[in-house]
Amino acid sequence: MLLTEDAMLPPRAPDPAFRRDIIEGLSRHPKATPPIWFYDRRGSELFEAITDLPEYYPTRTETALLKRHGPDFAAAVGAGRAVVEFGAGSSRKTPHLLRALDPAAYVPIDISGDFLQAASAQLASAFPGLPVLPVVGDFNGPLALPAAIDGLPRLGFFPGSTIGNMEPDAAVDLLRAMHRLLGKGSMLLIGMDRIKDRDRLIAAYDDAAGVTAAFNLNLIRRINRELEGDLPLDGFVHRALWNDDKARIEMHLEAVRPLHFHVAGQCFHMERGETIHTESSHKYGARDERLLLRAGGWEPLCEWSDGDGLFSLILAGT
Ligand code: AVI
Repeated sequence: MLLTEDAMLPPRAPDPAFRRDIIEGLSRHPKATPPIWFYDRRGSELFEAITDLPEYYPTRTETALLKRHGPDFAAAVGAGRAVVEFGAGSSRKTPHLLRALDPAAYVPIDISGDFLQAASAQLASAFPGLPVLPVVGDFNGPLALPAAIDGLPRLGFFPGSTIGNMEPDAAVDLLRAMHRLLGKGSMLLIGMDRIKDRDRLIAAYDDAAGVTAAFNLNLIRRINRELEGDLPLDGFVHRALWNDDKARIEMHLEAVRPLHFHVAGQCFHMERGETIHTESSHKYGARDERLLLRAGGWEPLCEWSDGDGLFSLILAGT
């Protein structure tokens, strides 16, 4: 995988939401920033590299489930639905689902217009005759679906266990918003990562090659580049820990010495050992998954998991 060097990136106007979230997050005790800001160009490339790591089982396991259970999805979902994918990104898993389902249209939603256009063009040429109708937008906010799918039954597709990056209350709000957007009679196919052996979980978020560490530390580079920050890159180390009480992996950036730095003209201080909590990745037990879906207004219908119970794909209805 080709990784973009900072020097190759054109200067960008600071995103006011990025500035607000980072200043707010660094002013908090303990410090915490939302994980959406990992995904600048280099961050997205590093995430793609993470999905190929030997330790990072979720992508491989979910893709295998999508390949293996095509006929089961077809039987449970039926043909002729509009497939609406939330956070489509590079859409690498989508062809397996589209091949199985024979949908009437495909609507990928993603916040990154560049990524979305490229992935949509690729899918449209792989599935001639399938209307591909990309929507650029944040699925956490208000969205409208293309008029071309009015009247079609819908299947929401939310793979990758991205739901796990949300606090449970925000996850419930998002599931409800998906329900409202997709409408009555819709279905949702969602990927969720299971609770498992602690060492396996930690290895998946602290890999031997250091790609996840680079992904986490890239947030500091981004802050420095886009928000006139002067955070010392060598002042932080990547930490991944399992929070058993909250059933989640947490990623932190830990200060290795007392630090003073500036972001967008504001001064910050960190003690040695103090951290910035940059991401939570919640894991769910079989019952928790269903509870979460029901709280979000969806009724679980079928579930597919691998032999080791690492990851689940759940189909839910309204
Ligand atoms: C995008 N999301 C589901 C990933 C996860 O596993 O929580 C993000 C990630 N963070 C570190 N590695 C992968």
